[in-house]
Amino acid sequence: MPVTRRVLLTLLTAVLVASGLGHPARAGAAPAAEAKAAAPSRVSYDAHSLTVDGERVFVRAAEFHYFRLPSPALWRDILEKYKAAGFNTVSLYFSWAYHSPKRGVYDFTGVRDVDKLLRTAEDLGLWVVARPGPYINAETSGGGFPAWLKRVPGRARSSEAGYTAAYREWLAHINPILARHQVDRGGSVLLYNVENEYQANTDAQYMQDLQDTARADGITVPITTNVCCDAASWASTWGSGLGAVQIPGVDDYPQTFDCASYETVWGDWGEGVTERIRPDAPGYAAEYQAGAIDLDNAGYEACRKLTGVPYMKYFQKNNLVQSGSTLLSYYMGFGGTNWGWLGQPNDVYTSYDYGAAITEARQLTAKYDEFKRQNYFQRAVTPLTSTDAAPGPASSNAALSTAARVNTAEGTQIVLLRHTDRAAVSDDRATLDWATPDGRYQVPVRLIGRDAKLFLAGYDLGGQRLVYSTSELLTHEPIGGRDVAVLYGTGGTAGETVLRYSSRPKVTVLDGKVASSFSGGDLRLSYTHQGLARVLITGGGRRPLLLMLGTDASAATFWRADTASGPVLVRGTDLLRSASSRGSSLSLRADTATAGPIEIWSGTAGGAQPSLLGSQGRATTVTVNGLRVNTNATASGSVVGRLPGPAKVRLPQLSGWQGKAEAPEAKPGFDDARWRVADAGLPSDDYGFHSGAVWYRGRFTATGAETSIDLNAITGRRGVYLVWLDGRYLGSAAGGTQADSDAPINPDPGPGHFAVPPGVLKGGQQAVVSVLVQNMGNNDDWTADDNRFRQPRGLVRASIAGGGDVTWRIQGARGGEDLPDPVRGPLNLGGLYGERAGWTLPGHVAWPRAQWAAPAGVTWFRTEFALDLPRAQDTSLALRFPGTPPAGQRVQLFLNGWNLGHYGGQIGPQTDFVLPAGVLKEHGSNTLALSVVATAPGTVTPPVLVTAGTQRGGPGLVP
Ligand code: IPT
Repeated sequence: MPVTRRVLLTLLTAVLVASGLGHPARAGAAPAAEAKAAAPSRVSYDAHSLTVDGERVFVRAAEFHYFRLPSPALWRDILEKYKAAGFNTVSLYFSWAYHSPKRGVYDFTGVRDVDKLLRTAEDLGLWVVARPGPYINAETSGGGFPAWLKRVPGRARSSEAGYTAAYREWLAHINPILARHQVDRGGSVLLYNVENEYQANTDAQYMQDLQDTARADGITVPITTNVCCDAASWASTWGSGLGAVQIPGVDDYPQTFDCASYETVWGDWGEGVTERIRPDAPGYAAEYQAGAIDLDNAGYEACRKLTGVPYMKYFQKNNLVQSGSTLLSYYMGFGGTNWGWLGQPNDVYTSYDYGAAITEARQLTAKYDEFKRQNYFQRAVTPLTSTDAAPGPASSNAALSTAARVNTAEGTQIVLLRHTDRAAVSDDRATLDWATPDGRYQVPVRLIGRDAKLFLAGYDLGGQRLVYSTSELLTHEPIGGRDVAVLYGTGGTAGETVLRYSSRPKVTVLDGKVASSFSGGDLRLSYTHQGLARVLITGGGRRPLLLMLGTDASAATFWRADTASGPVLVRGTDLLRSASSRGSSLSLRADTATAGPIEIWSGTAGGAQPSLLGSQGRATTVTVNGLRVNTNATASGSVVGRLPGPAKVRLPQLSGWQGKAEAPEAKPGFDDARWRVADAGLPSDDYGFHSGAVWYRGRFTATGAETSIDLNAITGRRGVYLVWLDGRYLGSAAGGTQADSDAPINPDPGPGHFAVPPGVLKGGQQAVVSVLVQNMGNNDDWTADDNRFRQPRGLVRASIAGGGDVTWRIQGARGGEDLPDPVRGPLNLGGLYGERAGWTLPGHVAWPRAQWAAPAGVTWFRTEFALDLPRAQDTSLALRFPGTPPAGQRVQLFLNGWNLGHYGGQIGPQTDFVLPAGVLKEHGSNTLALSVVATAPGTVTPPVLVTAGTQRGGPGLVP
């Protein structure tokens, strides 16, 4: 069995299990010689956290791949959604391959305009972890290495000269862009990540060179790297010397990538506690699992379950407390699309949805809600930026246990409650013997199933003193002279919150059932988490507090945003993109999936009972998406109004399809005079044909004694090749898969034996064998062994039994590395006849009406459709192929010339292909082209347009 990355990922499970699932603690790792910054940075750090201008910060990041969303206008949508979920940072891989079709040629325009991406992050106030590789992995073809690098001598991911010169070209382009966007120059780039999981190689000089290059190019922020799975290799070898980075990060994927087994997997790759590699740097979870690649074709909904809310609650909270990490980056927040030939062939298909919190169609899921709950908490509780591990309160029930962290200066405690047996699914109760900073308490707690809770004690909650609570904190905001706080817990369970006052405060229960008692300075509120209870507390020597006590679900209805006149809280919308205030008017940008109420707390839009509620209360104007909303004040100090929902989306039926069969290359008389003669070996890489289909035509003089044609092609997983002899279809074979990591080239990746039918070849006659090889992309170089990534593509062997010499000609994507279409770029097109002839592009054709028959070979279908989607509304469309993907067909779909997917039973389970706005003309005419490569005659089922989600609002509306 070849040692593929898939196999390695499986082996990893065994290694982690054998090592007790943990990362061995490394005693006495000496502080390393740092890569010294050329100039002082505004970003610094100590063992607890990063600091920006001396202020401690907690980094809450999610990964985003701009190259998986070929629509710069939608980058803002995703980043706004990250921000609204409470992330303050976006982690960005930059893909060398995406920008460089040919050595020396780089493009940073259009969908490659990373300057615009960084400006968008800046606009939104998001920090950036910049990860330019040069190697990125990320299930991209070649792991982000441009295909032309395969022919550059010098081991990749090493300090060898050939590779060094090549990657310096890339860094010379990307580094200056990143440098000018650094926090140090008023921009957003906070950290710079060199390489990616460089655990398999031992070239410390290479790691040092990358850092020296970055410094020479003006990178002044701290440098990090992401260390794979078992941190030992990197840390023990280089943790304190040449090549060591300032802030090492660790990648953790506790749930594996076995999405099909989502019901049984629970931390099969470990506890997911981010190991600290350097004692002088803060803990950094560089890639913390937030989804999965769909290794077993289970579909991404299974991956979303594998990494669903229970996983997030248990593993993420556990990691927060056990590791004390203050840099948490989740992979992925939104996965996107392997459009064109972007994807690495062995582990992924077109969709890179990843089972993430935000779907490929840009829709929010329950995982998004959980991120919001956790992020809002981490944002509000600033003592989290500097904590030490501490013993948690003793539990009366061995089934439940605690762990804790204590803020080094303020004494605030963050207590984790979880099942002692991480796999337990029972409903357990305990009493905690809790020595809080404000006294010792016997505190009842309860935990149902796979869950974990973070409780606070000794916490200054705005102007209040929280002694402890067995509800979790969502957030608290100073609004209109009061504190507005939201706590939540599992629906139906009891909660208890104790606040400290100098005298008995006045408690008004505005909504729900909450009991209160006061003794010894403690106001004790007791309740059952249900709906959303509201309690107003005034007097007692403190400013007023509006306390809302909810459930997971009601907590998730809240959104927060900052305005010039302070924070606002909003509930009822399906997203809050931004808020701004001017004078007494408040304007919101928000999305609604249905019509319904909106409730707002803000310093500008205050309620009507100033005597009761505080100082605000001026009648104000509220606009949402630019439209005035009539509001009424509530007793909670909020205003309520109603928002309209989205208009109905009417999609056109796709009709008027036209069809045309091609593959003239299979015919003996086809003129291939302008094709390259394959005189330097058969693989297509050597001729600059790197993506998609490649044609070969071999001419020979027949002996008449030919018995078979024996071929061997390497395509990457999911590939195929088809063979014709003098225009007669001989059949197809599966293309080979991945290189064996031990052998340079798997000797037998995709053999095909094609019998020559009797009587076809006559001695002395000219004959042509035509081969269509469907390459699927290049292997990655995850193991840094060079060979996998350099594995050739295309035909690697061809012989004719009983025949003579063959002269081969080759043709792939038009222009090869000299792109005829730099806008759509190097990964868009392959070398089918129709692709070379521009059949993918918008415009009319005069083809016969489609019959939906696909003979063996290549057939195209085209149609146009006009859209006029509702304005001021965000509608996400997909193209759906009804039924199950057919085994013998592989369909490429082109929307307005952009290759948005590969459909077919041998490719993956995917039936819905997202059509991103921007590529999709929402108000205009669109051209859809399908190419069908069929290995056997069949019927094609035409696709239909479907709505994947629609909300009033959207990213386009700026107030
Ligand atoms: C980790 C890579 O760093 C990242 O690029 C991506 O490939 C991710 O895996 C899987 O989606 S590697 C880790 C699984 C060992």
